[in-house]
Amino acid sequence: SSQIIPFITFVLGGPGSGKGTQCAKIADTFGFAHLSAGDLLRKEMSSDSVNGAMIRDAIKEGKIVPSKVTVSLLCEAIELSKNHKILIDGFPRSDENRISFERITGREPDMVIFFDCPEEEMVKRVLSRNQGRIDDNIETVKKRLKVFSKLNLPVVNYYSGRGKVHKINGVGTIEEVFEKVRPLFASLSR
Ligand code: UP5
Ligand code: MG
Repeated sequence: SSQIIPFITFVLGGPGSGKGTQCAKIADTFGFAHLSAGDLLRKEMSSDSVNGAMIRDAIKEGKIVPSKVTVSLLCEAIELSKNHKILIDGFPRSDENRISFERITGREPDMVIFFDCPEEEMVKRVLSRNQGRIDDNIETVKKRLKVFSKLNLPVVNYYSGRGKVHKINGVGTIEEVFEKVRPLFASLSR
């Protein structure tokens, strides 16, 4: 069967920077499939999968789940989506994640969006979310922020060096931020 190579966008940014919110809008407006690595892991955690307890422990501590697990969930979701326009939200979170994805899929992303947001704003948003996430408490948020600076930012820097990163200021209303995101995709569908 002929396979269409998907257009892959990685959407990165700290906890609460607005990745999920903006991805939902991009998906609605431009017909992308929205694959959140965190959502896939939370779903896997709640199933009786062999990895459930391990995933729960990692998320509770703000640690990064082994690449093998996340990449396999993402590959499965890409295939199931039957969409050739893919947003990957919240992955890769480390150089190891990145290298693993690139090795297993033989692909680099076509584009990377990075939501830049001050820590105080991210903390405020996460702590007022109230959706019962086991990692939305001040102790875990502090750990997530540390992991973000230490391990996620090097991925952003790597793709910056390859000219793929669009840095978007994540401060402002949801609509204001989306108006800065829109041109990245509007120009694609021309
Ligand atoms: N909100 C959004 N935009 C706003 C705006 N402009 N103004 C005011 N409020 C705004 O937004 C967060 C909250 O803020 C929401 O209530 C929203 O309404 C509001 P959201 O869009 O959800 O932000 P997002 O960046 O998606 O925040 P999230 O908390 O999901 O980010 P994380 O990166 O921390 O979470 P994720 O689910 O990606 O990962 C969770 C954990 O899973 C990780 O810590 C890790 O342990 C594990 N994980 C891995 O191990 N590997 C992976 O590859 C992925 C995850
Ligand atoms: Mg999210």
